[in-house]
Amino acid sequence: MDFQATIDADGRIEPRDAMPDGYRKTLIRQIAQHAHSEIIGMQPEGNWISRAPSLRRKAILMAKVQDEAGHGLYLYAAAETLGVDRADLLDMLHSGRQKYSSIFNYPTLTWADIGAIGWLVDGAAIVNQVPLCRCSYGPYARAMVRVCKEESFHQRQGFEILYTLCNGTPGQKAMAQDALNRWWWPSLMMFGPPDTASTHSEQSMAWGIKRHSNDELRQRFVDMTVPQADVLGLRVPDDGLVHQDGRYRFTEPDYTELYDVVKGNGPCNQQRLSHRVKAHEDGAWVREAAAAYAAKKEARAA
Ligand code: BYC
Repeated sequence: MDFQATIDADGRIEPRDAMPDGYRKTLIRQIAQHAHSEIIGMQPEGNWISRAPSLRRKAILMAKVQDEAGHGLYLYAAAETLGVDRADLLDMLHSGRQKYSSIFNYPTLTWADIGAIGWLVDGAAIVNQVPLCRCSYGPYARAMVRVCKEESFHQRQGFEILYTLCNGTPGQKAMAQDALNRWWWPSLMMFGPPDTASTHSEQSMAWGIKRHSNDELRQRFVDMTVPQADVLGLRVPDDGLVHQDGRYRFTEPDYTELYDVVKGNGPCNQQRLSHRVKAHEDGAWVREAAAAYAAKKEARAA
């Protein structure tokens, strides 16, 4: 079946199938940005591994951060099936030519922020990524199945951190509220610009890469999250929030802030990128050793 017939039949495109150049480029752009987000996303949470309030919390957080590294690896592998090299993708991240999610340019100031990231950021990621399990490109869709299972676990652990704080001392509950106040708006921005300003949505939806528009997913996230805030006894920091006809009307985030953060002007952009570049440079000896080992093994087999 040719490309368009497969898309029309809601089938899967696989790496060896013919595909338009634009389809390949869009997938590389989105999957690379997604992979970079997972890897950069390790930093705000990694900051708290040494300060987690108990051994149990530390072990859980370490496992979560390792999961994010794993997600990055599945995604780089999925991107490689489109004919790009992982080293080139990393180079584009390090030189600012490829993006990563705006959300990871905000600081984690308190332990409650770790709860808020799990609850809100992983929660937003699930809403965004569950439909990607039905993406028309096979390797990306299959990677998403496992990623989403792990993200659900992450979301529950974040919620549980906040639940514990909200049922603790007044100071702990205030810390949870402060985290929600700071992470709410950036979480809404994770879904991208509004539909009227989204440059890629229409084509990506026609190709079956994205299944829903940015605004549809943002609405879904709000509808899912507000009742969970009620369970926690926290207030979503939006005076315009109204429940109407089974949905929540909400105030849109300030998209000028999103554009500004994406341009590199968020509170932590420079720190995140320089930390990533340093980690890459410090790891050069591992890559060299792995390449030398592989070359030796190949020479022996020949
Ligand atoms: N941040 O036409 P649009 C995670 C860019 S990680 C930065 O709507 P599209 C996790 C967009 O790339 C979560 N850039 O684009 C990890 C485009 O720029 P270019 C990451 C953004 O692609 C650790 C331009 O703005 N998830 O789960 O149709 C711990 C125009 O936008 C953002 C993914 O990456 C943003 N927020 O839709 C916890 C999921 N929004 O490329 C959790 C996969 C937009 O033209 N990605 N831009 O220069 C997607 O679903 C889509 O790429 C987006 C944007 C919804 C993000």
